[in-house]
Amino acid sequence: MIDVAKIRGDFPILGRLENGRPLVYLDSAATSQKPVQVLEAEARFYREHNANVRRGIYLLAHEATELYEAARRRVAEFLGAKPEEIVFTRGTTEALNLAAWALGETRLSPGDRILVTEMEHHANLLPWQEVARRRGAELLAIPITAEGELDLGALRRLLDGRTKVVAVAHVSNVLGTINPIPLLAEEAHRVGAVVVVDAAQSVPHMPVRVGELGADVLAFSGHKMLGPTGIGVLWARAELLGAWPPLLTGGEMIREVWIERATWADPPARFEAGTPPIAQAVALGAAVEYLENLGMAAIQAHGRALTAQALEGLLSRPYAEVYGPRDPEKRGALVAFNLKGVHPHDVATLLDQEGICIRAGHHCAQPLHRRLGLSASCRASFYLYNTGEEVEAFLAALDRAWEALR
Ligand code: C6P
Repeated sequence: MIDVAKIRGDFPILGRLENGRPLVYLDSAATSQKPVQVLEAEARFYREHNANVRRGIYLLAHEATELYEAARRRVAEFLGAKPEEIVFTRGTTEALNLAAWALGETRLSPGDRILVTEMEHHANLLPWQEVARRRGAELLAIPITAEGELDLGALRRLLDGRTKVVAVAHVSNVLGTINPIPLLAEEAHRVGAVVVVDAAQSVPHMPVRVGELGADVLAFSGHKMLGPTGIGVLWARAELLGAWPPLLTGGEMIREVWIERATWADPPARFEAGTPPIAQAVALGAAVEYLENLGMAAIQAHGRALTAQALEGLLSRPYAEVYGPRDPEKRGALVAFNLKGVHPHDVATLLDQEGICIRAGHHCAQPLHRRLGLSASCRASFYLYNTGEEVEAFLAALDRAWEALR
């Protein structure tokens, strides 16, 4: 069990009043709020240790480099990975673009197949569209069932010797579905495909150990897990990273440079051209420390309890339509829904007037919404600072919105 009252004291923004009411922030799947420990770690870096990394020979530069690399080691430990397999990127989107590009260069030929799913965020779809176009590969989506889960029978039919990549979300940012990555990886590896996991909605909310997951590549963002914006992680198995060419070239990613050519540094430096997001990496390290102190299993249990409460409340309201699995055990900490016949923007606007922040739109998952026969949906998402009272306030506000908009 986590002590939510104590945790809330660490998040200055939660003290904000909206029209005299306390802020109820139910949009952590878009970006999480930040505790003072993270804000201070970033400020302390700039106040006391700021220098560029990997280039200065003075003490201050060594300190900055050591803090940056310590953050990498902390992230690696958090995932059960090796530090040299952790590449800092700007976020999930950049990590997936890098992975898609590099796999395109090293693994994909005309006629090869890339599998994604119908529930992908655009960040794990468009990079594959581009690489498929560039390499003459075929891009297909594993369909979902009526329950909002992956159709594993269809996956088995689509997986064949031509399949070189299977790219899938660990947790859907709309349906909330937790996809069975170990099972999927086993099937994909049987045909020699590389498994790329978009972990933007899982790493912040549940224990994720790369060894147990069985994936080959994993991407996530710092800003959804209490860290700053502008920092994310690409993890890939050392054998893959070692074979990949860099996407960005420039300073600090080289071994030797001549006018007409260059050789690359080993990973991870090979993929971190230019000045990296140093203070952001250090603050991400502080975010990981904060999460580890609470325990990822306890954080997941809290998110699940709030999700169960929200699901039960929504399912008991005849005016609401809920998307994704009914069983909270099969879900991450979010619920997407609609009030029948009401535009999601109207719902979100009325809730905003009560200080309640939810997201409304297509959540960067247009093919999924099309598959569900929708143009948009509302989404409430929860994190370690949310309370059962907030979920109740949200459900009561929905009743008022329905009365006003029906
Ligand atoms: N989803 C949401 O409100 P970036 O923007 O690079 O940090 O993360 C992209 C991304 C990739 N995959 C999944 C599953 C995601 O949920 C996101 C971000 C936010 O759902 C913003 S659209």
